[in-house]
Amino acid sequence: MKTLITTLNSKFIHTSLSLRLLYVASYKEHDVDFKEYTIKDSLNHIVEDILSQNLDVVAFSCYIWNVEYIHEVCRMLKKRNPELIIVFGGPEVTYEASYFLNEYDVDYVITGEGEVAFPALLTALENHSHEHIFGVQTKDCIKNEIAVVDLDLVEKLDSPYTLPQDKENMSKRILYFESSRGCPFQCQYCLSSLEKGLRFFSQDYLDQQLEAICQSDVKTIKFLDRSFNAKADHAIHILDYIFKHYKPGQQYQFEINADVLHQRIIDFIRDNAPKNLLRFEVGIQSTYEPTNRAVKRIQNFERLSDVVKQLMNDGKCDLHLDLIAGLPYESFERFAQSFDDVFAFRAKELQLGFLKMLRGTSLRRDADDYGYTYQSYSPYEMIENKWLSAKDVENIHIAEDMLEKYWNSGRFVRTMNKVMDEQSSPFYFFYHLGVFYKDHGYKKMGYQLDELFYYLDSYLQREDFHELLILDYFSQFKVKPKKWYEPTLQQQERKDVIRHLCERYELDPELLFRYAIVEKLHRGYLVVIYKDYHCDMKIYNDGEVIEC
Ligand code: B12
Ligand code: SF4
Repeated sequence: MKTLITTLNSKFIHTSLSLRLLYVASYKEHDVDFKEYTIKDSLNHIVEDILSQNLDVVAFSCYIWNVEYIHEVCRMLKKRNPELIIVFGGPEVTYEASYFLNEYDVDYVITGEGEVAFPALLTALENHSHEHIFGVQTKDCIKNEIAVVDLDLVEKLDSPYTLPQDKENMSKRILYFESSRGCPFQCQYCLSSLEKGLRFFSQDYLDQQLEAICQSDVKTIKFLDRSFNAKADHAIHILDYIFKHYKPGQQYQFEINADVLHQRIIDFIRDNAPKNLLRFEVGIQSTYEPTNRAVKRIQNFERLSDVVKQLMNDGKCDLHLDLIAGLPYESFERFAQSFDDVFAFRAKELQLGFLKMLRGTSLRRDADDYGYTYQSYSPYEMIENKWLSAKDVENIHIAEDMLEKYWNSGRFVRTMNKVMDEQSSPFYFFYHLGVFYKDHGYKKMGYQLDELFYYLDSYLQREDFHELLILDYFSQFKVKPKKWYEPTLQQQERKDVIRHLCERYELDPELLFRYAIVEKLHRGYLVVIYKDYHCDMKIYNDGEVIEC
């Protein structure tokens, strides 16, 4: 039976490991192929493309970001070809299979891990067998079963990481890699809390897979382990392998639970990690104890702070910290406090997510007790609860938008670090900036970069910040950009200044006249030379040359 395993990724750069695993689990015995679309693709195009392949079976990998699109695609597919057999699998459909079987145009839902159940279903379909397969659900037979696959079996399959189909594009995409499955923690809003047990791939298997990845052109490798540091020896083995074999230019990303990060791992990283190779995502979610207790997230913030500081200390690793707005017991004021506690680390990125009431989670089940209302469609984002009104949520969104634009974008590093030194509450800074944006009707989307600088400048209205903004702005470009501010020198003045600088600092007049932007700042003369797709920025002041 001609079968396609497919999904809609969130963006082109993302890849789906599940498709690749299902493919290597079934392609030797069955006529299967896999193909990825994105949620940005036209649904008509996806439907036409699927139909043009003359398939008997199409299997979708369903996640929170794509399930609404898959709903529509299946409706259109079944209308055009009622004979087409549709199979669903993935975390979104695993815990409420009956909902999807009743509401969607789907024939089979496979709940849990698919490497065994999926090829078994294809065999059954080919043989017209109706024998029950563990984890396979139909409208007439819904069982409370979640398939768990023995990882030894996955290790025996061909590698999902080095498929010939991926050779062409993987250098531009993220390679997702798993070294374990399951999570030892039980956060009540998270699907991983429902998985039983924590299982690890063997070191031999991991070394073999990593060897191929280290030799490949892939630039970004993201480990999918829910808690990479759950077992210190396992984590150190992997890090050691990567440190010894990585290809320059690669970055390896991990999700860690910082408060239980073993000191041995921290020391190992400090002593051995090359710079810029590692990026850690640290879920902090909230610093409010009653909130953490309510969602069963046991977290020692003191130890967590110590670990985050140690990891950031030598600037070797990029840190990405996560917070969730909308958890139980956390009011607007208390959320602002969590934000400020976490912002204080000044990590490169602070991601502020809004609670999603995921199908299957305890929090969704207990939603009424906490007074939650949430979107009835994915991503099921919370609208309000007993502690946070819909207006409060909207206001946190306002702050989040500014955080994304002015901190996480990394475009305002000089300015924002200085600005933040003076804030008693970073959260309220972002919030008030957002309110100012709104009052002035500034663009939230479809803006040019120079407009972002102009907007912040008009909010800050301070000369020292204005000058830092100019530096931040110029450092974003490799060719001369247009200016968003009033130039500090008139044409004739610019010429005089260049002549003076060339004389005093023995600079090349031709270079400056042709390629430089020159401004008079409080700290001296700023000279930014854009040549050969490169930006060189210096301040000249009283015989002193300052690199910036
Ligand atoms: C990568 C990732 C993303 C990427 C997207 C990647 C992409 N392809 O486009 C990004 C970063 C964009 C993302 C975003 C979000 N994510 Co996310 N993400 C993941 C992550 C880390 C990996 C998914 C993965 O590939 N796993 C590896 C595969 C092998 O495992 P698997 O998916 O479980 O697949 C197995 C089975 O489910 C089954 N299976 C899967 N598909 C199929 C298909 C068939 C036909 C069959 C038979 C079986 C089958 O077999 C597979 C092999 O055993 C998971 C957590 C995790 N570690 O799994 C969260 C996870 C999927 N994300 C989650 C969430 C909540 C989000 C966000 C809402 C978070 C937020 N910001 O609030 C957003 C959504 C954004 C949006 N637009 O709405 C939840 C999923 C909830 C859900 N119901 O889908 C997860 C599970 C995290 C969690 N523990 O709660 N995410
Ligand atoms: S939030 Fe992280 S630590 Fe908590 S259960 Fe989910 S994956 Fe595990």
